[in-house]
Amino acid sequence: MKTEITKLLGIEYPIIQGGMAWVGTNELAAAVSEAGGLGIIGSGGAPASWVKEQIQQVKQKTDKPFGVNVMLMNPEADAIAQVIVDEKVPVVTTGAGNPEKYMEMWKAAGVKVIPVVASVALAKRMERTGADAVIAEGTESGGHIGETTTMALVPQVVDAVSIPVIAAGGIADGRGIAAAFMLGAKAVQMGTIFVASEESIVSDNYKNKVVKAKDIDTKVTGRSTGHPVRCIRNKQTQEYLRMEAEGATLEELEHLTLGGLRKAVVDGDVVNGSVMAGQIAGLVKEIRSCKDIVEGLNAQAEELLKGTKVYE
Ligand code: TUI
Repeated sequence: MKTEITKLLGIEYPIIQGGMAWVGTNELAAAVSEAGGLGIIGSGGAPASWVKEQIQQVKQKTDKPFGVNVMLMNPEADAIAQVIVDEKVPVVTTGAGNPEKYMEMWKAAGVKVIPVVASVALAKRMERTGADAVIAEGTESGGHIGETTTMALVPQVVDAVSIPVIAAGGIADGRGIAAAFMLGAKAVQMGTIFVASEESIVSDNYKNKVVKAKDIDTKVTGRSTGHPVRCIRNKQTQEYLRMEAEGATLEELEHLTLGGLRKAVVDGDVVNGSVMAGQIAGLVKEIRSCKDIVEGLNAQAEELLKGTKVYE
């Protein structure tokens, strides 16, 4: 399925891996890019030196295009923005903020800039500042989320901007990709299904939580603090939601989740850690290679969309 996005990014399939903190390492990013999608290094809260190393490792593993995600709340975001320029990274995606201040330097360096947005207002603003595309991410997603669903957000963003729109949130099979295309998206970004891939370095405990999750097994913590985060429910989310309901302070709540994602991804502590995943975790039933995921989902979507005019 060739679309404006496959052409813009020089990739084979309209499938982008979410830029997940701790999960989007060089191993996963290189595997997704090698499979013909766009692999993304998730810089999360990592230092710029780590990001630089990961970029160099991806370059050793694949000649295909890849990207880096900048989590804009990272105190090292400025330095990471510069590493992206220095290393001539082909694509950058951003999350959890407004990347306007980096736009000029990235555009001047020829980096394709694709901000994640959770609203029409930010999508329009990103188009005005020179974004090449936007990722419209619905509240079904894992991790830090906005409020609007993918089904409602994507067509509204598509109507509001003339740059291509990538849909994210609640997609993990060919039906979801086909649906996103019908809403006007030109590609999809998926996270949860790649967490549970063979090449993902997350702990087996984490992968098992995703594979075993049912439809109603994710919870959103932090709605009251202004930092809503979706995770698979466990002792930590239960405790958090209880404390949040009882009016705990921001400090108390932050203490509970500090370093939680690392705990779950690296240490395999899926009881006290943050097992970030999207609502579609219930659909992910097995651990597959990135090649199998990218090719399989693309073929399924293509079959469903035959006879439509949503791709060339
Ligand atoms: O960024 C994400 N997802 C993330 S980041 C992350 S790291 C983290 N870890 C623990 C606690 C909090 C974060 C885990 N998951 N997705 C992209 C995304 N961006 N979703 C929503 C947004 C967003 C929300 C508001 C982007 C911009 C925005 O407003 C910016 C503005 O200034 O208007």
